[in-house]
Amino acid sequence: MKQQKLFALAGQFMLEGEPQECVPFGNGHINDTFRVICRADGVGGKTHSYILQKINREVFTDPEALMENVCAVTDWLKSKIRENGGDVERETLNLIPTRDGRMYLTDADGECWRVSLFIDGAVSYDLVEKDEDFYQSAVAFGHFQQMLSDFPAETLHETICRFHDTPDRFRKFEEALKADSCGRAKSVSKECSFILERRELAHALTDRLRDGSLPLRVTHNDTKLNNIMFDLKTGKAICVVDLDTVMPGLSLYDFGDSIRFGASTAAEDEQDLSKVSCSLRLFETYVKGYLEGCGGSLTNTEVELLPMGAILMTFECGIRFLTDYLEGDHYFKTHREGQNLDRARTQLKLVADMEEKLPRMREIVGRYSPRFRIKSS
Ligand code: ADP
Ligand code: GN1
Ligand code: MG
Repeated sequence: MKQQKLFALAGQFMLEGEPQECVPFGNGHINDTFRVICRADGVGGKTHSYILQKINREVFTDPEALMENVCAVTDWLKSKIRENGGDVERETLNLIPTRDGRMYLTDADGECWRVSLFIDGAVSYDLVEKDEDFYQSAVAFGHFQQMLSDFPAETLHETICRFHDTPDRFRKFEEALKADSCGRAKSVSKECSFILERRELAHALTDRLRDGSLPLRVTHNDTKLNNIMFDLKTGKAICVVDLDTVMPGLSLYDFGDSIRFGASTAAEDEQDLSKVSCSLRLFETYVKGYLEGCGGSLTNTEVELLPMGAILMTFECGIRFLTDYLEGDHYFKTHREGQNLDRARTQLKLVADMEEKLPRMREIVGRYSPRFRIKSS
Protein backbone atom coordinates (compact mmCIF):
# COMPACT_ATOMS: atom_id res chain seq x y z
CA MET A 1 0.00 0.00 0.00
CA LYS A 2 1.22 3.50 -0.84
CA GLN A 3 2.92 5.48 1.95
CA GLN A 4 0.79 8.53 1.14
CA LYS A 5 -2.42 6.60 1.70
CA LEU A 6 -1.10 5.16 4.95
CA PHE A 7 0.03 8.62 6.11
CA ALA A 8 -3.41 10.03 5.28
CA LEU A 9 -5.11 7.23 7.22
CA ALA A 10 -2.78 7.56 10.20
CA GLY A 11 -3.24 11.33 10.13
CA GLN A 12 -6.92 10.89 10.98
CA PHE A 13 -5.99 9.56 14.42
CA MET A 14 -4.89 11.64 17.42
CA LEU A 15 -1.17 11.15 16.83
CA GLU A 16 1.57 13.31 18.27
CA GLY A 17 3.60 14.78 15.41
CA GLU A 18 3.52 14.17 11.67
CA PRO A 19 3.83 10.64 10.21
CA GLN A 20 7.34 10.27 8.69
CA GLU A 21 7.55 6.55 8.09
CA CYS A 22 5.06 3.72 7.79
CA VAL A 23 6.37 0.17 7.34
CA PRO A 24 4.82 -3.32 7.46
CA PHE A 25 5.44 -4.84 10.88
CA GLY A 26 5.35 -8.26 12.58
CA ASN A 27 4.44 -11.74 11.39
CA GLY A 28 0.73 -12.01 12.19
CA HIS A 29 -1.36 -14.25 9.94
CA ILE A 30 -4.53 -12.17 10.07
CA ASN A 31 -4.40 -8.36 10.15
CA ASP A 32 -2.25 -5.95 8.11
CA THR A 33 0.07 -4.35 10.62
CA PHE A 34 2.28 -1.25 10.14
CA ARG A 35 4.61 0.70 12.36
CA VAL A 36 4.12 4.45 12.03
CA ILE A 37 6.84 6.81 13.19
CA CYS A 38 5.84 10.42 13.82
CA ARG A 39 8.07 13.37 14.54
CA ALA A 40 7.03 16.48 16.41
CA ASP A 41 7.66 19.80 14.60
CA GLY A 42 11.07 21.45 14.69
CA VAL A 43 14.65 20.27 14.48
CA GLY A 44 15.32 17.33 16.78
CA GLY A 45 11.59 16.99 17.52
CA LYS A 46 10.64 13.98 19.64
CA THR A 47 9.52 10.85 17.78
CA HIS A 48 6.45 8.80 18.66
CA SER A 49 5.68 5.34 17.31
CA TYR A 50 2.32 3.73 16.71
CA ILE A 51 0.87 0.50 15.39
CA LEU A 52 -1.60 1.02 12.54
CA GLN A 53 -3.69 -2.05 11.68
CA LYS A 54 -6.19 -2.90 9.03
CA ILE A 55 -8.68 -5.29 10.61
CA ASN A 56 -9.18 -8.39 8.49
CA ARG A 57 -12.85 -8.12 7.51
CA GLU A 58 -13.03 -11.64 6.11
CA VAL A 59 -12.12 -12.99 9.53
CA PHE A 60 -13.82 -10.39 11.72
CA THR A 61 -17.22 -9.68 10.26
CA ASP A 62 -18.36 -7.27 12.99
CA PRO A 63 -15.56 -4.73 13.61
CA GLU A 64 -17.78 -2.63 15.86
CA ALA A 65 -18.31 -5.55 18.25
CA LEU A 66 -14.63 -6.48 18.02
CA MET A 67 -13.50 -2.98 18.97
CA GLU A 68 -16.03 -2.83 21.83
CA ASN A 69 -14.43 -5.99 23.22
CA VAL A 70 -10.89 -4.65 22.87
CA CYS A 71 -11.83 -1.33 24.53
CA ALA A 72 -13.65 -3.03 27.41
CA VAL A 73 -10.84 -5.51 28.04
CA THR A 74 -8.04 -2.94 27.84
CA ASP A 75 -9.92 -0.56 30.18
CA TRP A 76 -10.32 -3.43 32.63
CA LEU A 77 -6.68 -4.42 32.38
CA LYS A 78 -5.55 -0.82 32.82
CA SER A 79 -7.34 -0.53 36.15
CA LYS A 80 -5.76 -3.82 37.32
CA ILE A 81 -2.32 -2.68 36.14
CA ARG A 82 -2.75 0.64 37.99
CA GLU A 83 -3.77 -1.21 41.17
CA ASN A 84 -0.56 -3.24 40.86
CA GLY A 85 1.52 -0.07 40.35
CA GLY A 86 2.36 -1.04 36.74
CA ASP A 87 2.88 1.04 33.59
CA VAL A 88 -0.42 1.21 31.68
CA GLU A 89 1.27 2.49 28.53
CA ARG A 90 3.44 -0.61 28.18
CA GLU A 91 1.58 -3.42 29.92
CA THR A 92 -1.52 -3.43 27.76
CA LEU A 93 -2.64 -2.09 24.40
CA ASN A 94 -3.54 1.61 24.33
CA LEU A 95 -5.92 2.47 21.51
CA ILE A 96 -5.65 5.94 20.02
CA PRO A 97 -8.99 7.50 18.98
CA THR A 98 -9.63 9.21 15.66
CA ARG A 99 -9.78 13.00 15.57
CA ASP A 100 -13.58 12.73 15.71
CA GLY A 101 -13.49 10.50 18.79
CA ARG A 102 -14.04 7.04 17.30
CA MET A 103 -12.01 3.97 18.18
CA TYR A 104 -11.54 2.93 14.56
CA LEU A 105 -11.91 4.38 11.11
CA THR A 106 -13.75 3.07 8.07
CA ASP A 107 -12.11 4.16 4.81
CA ALA A 108 -13.70 4.76 1.41
CA ASP A 109 -13.29 1.07 0.51
CA GLY A 110 -15.09 -0.03 3.68
CA GLU A 111 -11.85 -1.22 5.30
CA CYS A 112 -11.49 -0.71 9.05
CA TRP A 113 -8.35 0.74 10.61
CA ARG A 114 -7.20 1.26 14.18
CA VAL A 115 -4.15 2.69 15.91
CA SER A 116 -2.49 1.82 19.19
CA LEU A 117 0.62 3.03 20.96
CA PHE A 118 3.72 1.18 19.81
CA ILE A 119 5.30 -0.58 22.76
CA ASP A 120 8.81 0.80 22.61
CA GLY A 121 11.85 -1.11 23.81
CA ALA A 122 10.06 -4.42 23.43
CA VAL A 123 10.12 -7.33 21.01
CA SER A 124 8.07 -10.41 20.13
CA TYR A 125 9.54 -13.77 19.13
CA ASP A 126 8.45 -16.27 16.48
CA LEU A 127 10.48 -19.06 18.05
CA VAL A 128 11.61 -19.69 21.59
CA GLU A 129 15.22 -18.53 21.72
CA LYS A 130 15.72 -18.94 25.45
CA ASP A 131 13.75 -21.19 27.81
CA GLU A 132 13.50 -18.27 30.20
CA ASP A 133 11.49 -16.30 27.58
CA PHE A 134 9.01 -19.13 27.28
CA TYR A 135 8.71 -19.29 31.05
CA GLN A 136 8.10 -15.52 31.17
CA SER A 137 5.40 -15.77 28.49
CA ALA A 138 3.69 -18.52 30.51
CA VAL A 139 3.62 -16.39 33.65
CA ALA A 140 2.25 -13.44 31.63
CA PHE A 141 -0.51 -15.45 29.93
CA GLY A 142 -1.42 -17.05 33.28
CA HIS A 143 -1.51 -13.62 34.91
CA PHE A 144 -3.60 -12.27 32.02
CA GLN A 145 -6.08 -15.07 32.72
CA GLN A 146 -6.11 -14.18 36.39
CA MET A 147 -6.61 -10.42 35.79
CA LEU A 148 -9.67 -11.20 33.68
CA SER A 149 -11.07 -13.81 36.08
CA ASP A 150 -13.66 -11.35 37.47
CA PHE A 151 -14.43 -9.64 34.15
CA PRO A 152 -18.18 -9.82 33.33
CA ALA A 153 -17.86 -12.41 30.56
CA GLU A 154 -21.48 -12.04 29.41
CA THR A 155 -20.73 -8.47 28.19
CA LEU A 156 -18.22 -9.71 25.60
CA HIS A 157 -19.19 -10.37 21.99
CA GLU A 158 -18.23 -13.62 20.32
CA THR A 159 -15.93 -12.07 17.69
CA ILE A 160 -15.53 -15.33 15.78
CA CYS A 161 -18.37 -17.75 16.16
CA ARG A 162 -17.36 -21.24 17.39
CA PHE A 163 -13.69 -20.22 17.23
CA HIS A 164 -12.35 -23.14 19.26
CA ASP A 165 -15.23 -25.52 18.71
CA THR A 166 -13.06 -28.38 17.49
CA PRO A 167 -15.95 -30.67 16.39
CA ASP A 168 -17.25 -27.76 14.30
CA ARG A 169 -13.77 -27.26 12.79
CA PHE A 170 -13.79 -31.00 12.06
CA ARG A 171 -17.16 -30.72 10.27
CA LYS A 172 -15.94 -27.77 8.20
CA PHE A 173 -12.84 -29.74 7.26
CA GLU A 174 -15.01 -32.65 6.07
CA GLU A 175 -17.08 -30.23 3.99
CA ALA A 176 -13.96 -28.72 2.42
CA LEU A 177 -12.62 -32.19 1.70
CA LYS A 178 -15.87 -33.24 0.07
CA ALA A 179 -16.12 -30.07 -2.02
CA ASP A 180 -12.43 -30.20 -2.96
CA SER A 181 -12.86 -26.84 -4.68
CA CYS A 182 -9.19 -26.57 -5.70
CA GLY A 183 -8.62 -30.22 -6.63
CA ARG A 184 -6.03 -30.58 -3.86
CA ALA A 185 -7.59 -33.41 -1.83
CA LYS A 186 -5.84 -36.24 -3.67
CA SER A 187 -2.40 -34.91 -2.86
CA VAL A 188 -3.12 -34.72 0.88
CA SER A 189 -4.86 -38.04 1.48
CA LYS A 190 -2.36 -39.07 4.17
CA GLU A 191 -2.95 -35.91 6.16
CA CYS A 192 -6.73 -36.22 5.69
CA SER A 193 -6.73 -39.81 6.97
CA PHE A 194 -4.73 -38.77 10.02
CA ILE A 195 -7.44 -36.26 10.87
CA LEU A 196 -10.41 -38.48 10.02
CA GLU A 197 -9.07 -41.27 12.28
CA ARG A 198 -9.31 -38.84 15.20
CA ARG A 199 -13.00 -37.89 15.01
CA GLU A 200 -13.51 -38.77 18.70
CA LEU A 201 -10.51 -36.73 19.80
CA ALA A 202 -12.16 -33.56 18.47
CA HIS A 203 -14.75 -33.79 21.28
CA ALA A 204 -12.28 -34.11 24.17
CA LEU A 205 -12.74 -30.56 25.50
CA THR A 206 -16.14 -29.43 24.24
CA ASP A 207 -17.83 -32.47 25.84
CA ARG A 208 -16.30 -31.52 29.19
CA LEU A 209 -17.51 -27.95 28.82
CA ARG A 210 -21.01 -29.17 27.98
CA ASP A 211 -21.22 -31.54 30.96
CA GLY A 212 -20.03 -28.77 33.29
CA SER A 213 -16.73 -30.33 34.29
CA LEU A 214 -14.75 -27.45 32.76
CA PRO A 215 -15.55 -23.80 33.62
CA LEU A 216 -16.10 -21.13 30.99
CA ARG A 217 -13.65 -18.26 31.50
CA VAL A 218 -12.59 -15.09 29.71
CA THR A 219 -9.67 -16.21 27.60
CA HIS A 220 -7.34 -14.77 24.97
CA ASN A 221 -7.79 -17.66 22.51
CA ASP A 222 -4.68 -16.89 20.44
CA THR A 223 -1.79 -17.25 22.86
CA LYS A 224 1.07 -17.83 20.49
CA LEU A 225 4.44 -16.52 21.45
CA ASN A 226 4.46 -13.65 18.97
CA ASN A 227 1.36 -12.22 20.64
CA ILE A 228 3.38 -11.24 23.66
CA MET A 229 5.92 -8.42 23.96
CA PHE A 230 9.14 -8.82 25.92
CA ASP A 231 10.95 -5.88 27.47
CA LEU A 232 14.37 -5.62 25.87
CA LYS A 233 16.03 -4.42 29.07
CA THR A 234 14.54 -6.74 31.69
CA GLY A 235 13.66 -9.71 29.45
CA LYS A 236 10.24 -9.85 31.17
CA ALA A 237 7.07 -10.55 29.17
CA ILE A 238 5.30 -7.25 29.69
CA CYS A 239 2.31 -7.09 27.39
CA VAL A 240 -0.20 -9.47 25.82
CA VAL A 241 -1.24 -8.14 22.39
CA ASP A 242 -3.66 -9.27 19.65
CA LEU A 243 -6.81 -9.03 21.75
CA ASP A 244 -9.21 -9.58 18.83
CA THR A 245 -10.24 -13.03 20.00
CA VAL A 246 -10.63 -12.31 23.71
CA MET A 247 -13.99 -13.88 24.56
CA PRO A 248 -15.42 -16.59 26.76
CA GLY A 249 -13.48 -19.83 26.34
CA LEU A 250 -11.53 -22.51 28.17
CA SER A 251 -8.23 -21.95 29.98
CA LEU A 252 -7.08 -25.07 28.11
CA TYR A 253 -7.37 -23.23 24.80
CA ASP A 254 -4.87 -20.65 26.00
CA PHE A 255 -2.51 -23.15 27.57
CA GLY A 256 -2.75 -25.50 24.58
CA ASP A 257 -2.17 -22.87 21.92
CA SER A 258 0.98 -21.67 23.67
CA ILE A 259 2.37 -25.20 23.75
CA ARG A 260 1.42 -25.86 20.13
CA PHE A 261 3.49 -22.91 18.97
CA GLY A 262 6.17 -22.39 21.60
CA ALA A 263 7.11 -25.93 22.66
CA SER A 264 7.63 -27.05 19.08
CA THR A 265 11.26 -27.61 18.16
CA ALA A 266 10.67 -26.04 14.72
CA ALA A 267 8.88 -23.18 13.01
CA GLU A 268 5.16 -23.49 12.35
CA ASP A 269 5.80 -23.80 8.60
CA GLU A 270 8.95 -25.98 8.74
CA GLN A 271 9.19 -28.21 5.67
CA ASP A 272 11.62 -30.72 7.14
CA LEU A 273 9.32 -32.69 9.43
CA SER A 274 12.23 -34.52 11.04
CA LYS A 275 12.93 -31.25 12.86
CA VAL A 276 9.43 -31.04 14.33
CA SER A 277 8.64 -32.40 17.80
CA CYS A 278 7.18 -31.27 21.09
CA SER A 279 9.98 -30.46 23.51
CA LEU A 280 9.15 -31.88 26.94
CA ARG A 281 11.70 -29.51 28.41
CA LEU A 282 9.78 -26.53 27.01
CA PHE A 283 6.46 -28.13 27.97
CA GLU A 284 7.67 -28.36 31.56
CA THR A 285 8.94 -24.78 31.48
CA TYR A 286 5.54 -23.53 30.34
CA VAL A 287 3.54 -25.65 32.82
CA LYS A 288 5.59 -24.22 35.68
CA GLY A 289 5.14 -20.60 34.53
CA TYR A 290 1.46 -20.92 33.62
CA LEU A 291 0.44 -22.51 36.93
CA GLU A 292 2.39 -19.81 38.78
CA GLY A 293 0.80 -17.04 36.68
CA CYS A 294 -2.72 -18.41 37.26
CA GLY A 295 -2.04 -18.27 40.98
CA GLY A 296 -4.00 -21.37 41.99
CA SER A 297 -7.14 -20.30 40.13
CA LEU A 298 -7.46 -23.42 37.94
CA THR A 299 -9.66 -26.33 39.00
CA ASN A 300 -8.26 -29.85 39.37
CA THR A 301 -9.98 -30.91 36.15
CA GLU A 302 -8.42 -28.02 34.23
CA VAL A 303 -4.98 -28.93 35.55
CA GLU A 304 -5.54 -32.61 34.79
CA LEU A 305 -6.48 -31.79 31.20
CA LEU A 306 -3.58 -29.42 30.41
CA PRO A 307 -1.77 -32.04 28.25
CA MET A 308 -5.04 -32.77 26.44
CA GLY A 309 -5.44 -29.02 25.83
CA ALA A 310 -2.06 -29.02 24.09
CA ILE A 311 -3.01 -31.94 21.86
CA LEU A 312 -6.44 -30.55 21.03
CA MET A 313 -5.30 -27.05 20.11
CA THR A 314 -2.55 -28.47 17.91
CA PHE A 315 -4.98 -30.88 16.26
CA GLU A 316 -7.51 -28.08 15.70
CA CYS A 317 -4.90 -25.79 14.20
CA GLY A 318 -3.73 -28.58 11.89
CA ILE A 319 -7.35 -29.07 10.78
CA ARG A 320 -7.72 -25.31 10.17
CA PHE A 321 -4.53 -25.04 8.11
CA LEU A 322 -5.46 -28.07 6.01
CA THR A 323 -9.03 -26.80 5.51
CA ASP A 324 -7.64 -23.47 4.32
CA TYR A 325 -5.25 -25.26 1.96
CA LEU A 326 -8.14 -27.31 0.52
CA GLU A 327 -10.21 -24.14 0.10
CA GLY A 328 -7.47 -22.18 -1.69
CA ASP A 329 -5.69 -20.31 1.15
CA HIS A 330 -8.17 -17.55 1.77
CA TYR A 331 -8.01 -17.35 5.58
CA PHE A 332 -4.38 -17.45 6.77
CA LYS A 333 -1.92 -15.15 5.01
CA THR A 334 0.63 -17.09 2.98
CA HIS A 335 3.94 -15.91 1.58
CA ARG A 336 4.70 -18.91 -0.62
CA GLU A 337 2.94 -21.78 -2.35
CA GLY A 338 2.02 -24.70 -0.11
CA GLN A 339 2.71 -22.80 3.12
CA ASN A 340 -0.62 -23.73 4.70
CA LEU A 341 -0.01 -27.36 3.83
CA ASP A 342 3.42 -27.20 5.46
CA ARG A 343 1.81 -25.58 8.50
CA ALA A 344 -0.82 -28.34 8.64
CA ARG A 345 1.88 -31.01 8.40
CA THR A 346 3.90 -29.60 11.30
CA GLN A 347 0.78 -29.52 13.47
CA LEU A 348 -0.17 -33.12 12.66
CA LYS A 349 3.39 -34.26 13.29
CA LEU A 350 3.22 -32.52 16.67
CA VAL A 351 -0.09 -34.24 17.48
CA ALA A 352 1.42 -37.66 16.79
CA ASP A 353 4.45 -36.79 18.91
CA MET A 354 2.34 -35.45 21.78
CA GLU A 355 0.11 -38.54 21.73
CA GLU A 356 3.22 -40.62 22.30
CA LYS A 357 4.48 -38.29 25.02
CA LEU A 358 1.13 -37.94 26.79
CA PRO A 359 2.08 -40.10 29.83
CA ARG A 360 5.22 -38.03 30.37
CA MET A 361 3.31 -34.77 29.88
CA ARG A 362 0.84 -35.89 32.57
CA GLU A 363 3.65 -36.81 34.88
CA ILE A 364 5.20 -33.34 34.45
CA VAL A 365 1.89 -31.60 35.20
CA GLY A 366 1.52 -33.76 38.33
CA ARG A 367 4.92 -32.63 39.54
CA TYR A 368 4.00 -28.94 39.36
CA SER A 369 0.59 -29.25 40.87
CA PRO A 370 0.87 -30.28 44.51
CA ARG A 371 -2.92 -30.58 44.83
CA PHE A 372 -2.98 -33.00 42.03
CA ARG A 373 -1.07 -36.20 41.48
CA ILE A 374 -1.74 -37.63 38.05
CA LYS A 375 -1.17 -41.29 37.30
CA SER A 376 1.21 -41.51 34.36
CA SER A 377 -0.80 -44.20 32.59
P1 ADP B 1 -2.33 -10.48 13.81
O1 ADP B 1 -3.75 -10.58 14.30
O2 ADP B 1 -2.23 -10.35 12.35
O3 ADP B 1 -1.50 -11.56 14.39
P2 ADP B 1 -1.16 -8.73 15.83
O4 ADP B 1 -2.08 -7.79 16.56
O5 ADP B 1 -0.71 -9.93 16.54
O6 ADP B 1 -1.79 -9.08 14.40
O7 ADP B 1 0.12 -7.86 15.39
C1 ADP B 1 1.16 -8.45 14.64
C2 ADP B 1 2.49 -8.27 15.38
O8 ADP B 1 2.75 -6.86 15.57
C3 ADP B 1 2.55 -8.89 16.77
O9 ADP B 1 2.95 -10.24 16.69
C4 ADP B 1 3.57 -8.01 17.49
O10 ADP B 1 4.89 -8.46 17.20
C5 ADP B 1 3.40 -6.65 16.82
N1 ADP B 1 2.56 -5.72 17.63
C6 ADP B 1 1.21 -5.72 17.73
N2 ADP B 1 0.80 -4.72 18.53
C7 ADP B 1 1.91 -4.05 18.94
C8 ADP B 1 2.16 -2.90 19.76
N3 ADP B 1 1.16 -2.21 20.31
N4 ADP B 1 3.45 -2.50 19.93
C9 ADP B 1 4.48 -3.17 19.35
N5 ADP B 1 4.31 -4.26 18.57
C10 ADP B 1 3.05 -4.70 18.36
C1 GN1 C 1 -3.68 -16.72 13.67
O1 GN1 C 1 -3.39 -13.65 14.27
P1 GN1 C 1 -2.29 -14.62 14.60
O2 GN1 C 1 -1.26 -14.76 13.55
O3 GN1 C 1 -1.75 -14.27 15.97
C2 GN1 C 1 -5.04 -17.24 14.09
C3 GN1 C 1 -4.89 -18.22 15.25
C4 GN1 C 1 -4.01 -19.39 14.81
C5 GN1 C 1 -2.67 -18.83 14.33
C6 GN1 C 1 -1.80 -19.92 13.76
C7 GN1 C 1 -7.92 -14.82 14.51
O4 GN1 C 1 -3.06 -16.04 14.75
O5 GN1 C 1 -6.17 -18.72 15.63
O6 GN1 C 1 -3.81 -20.28 15.88
O7 GN1 C 1 -2.86 -17.82 13.31
N1 GN1 C 1 -5.89 -16.11 14.50
C8 GN1 C 1 -7.16 -16.03 14.06
O8 GN1 C 1 -0.50 -19.44 13.71
O9 GN1 C 1 -7.69 -16.88 13.38
MG1 MG D 1 -0.95 -11.99 16.29
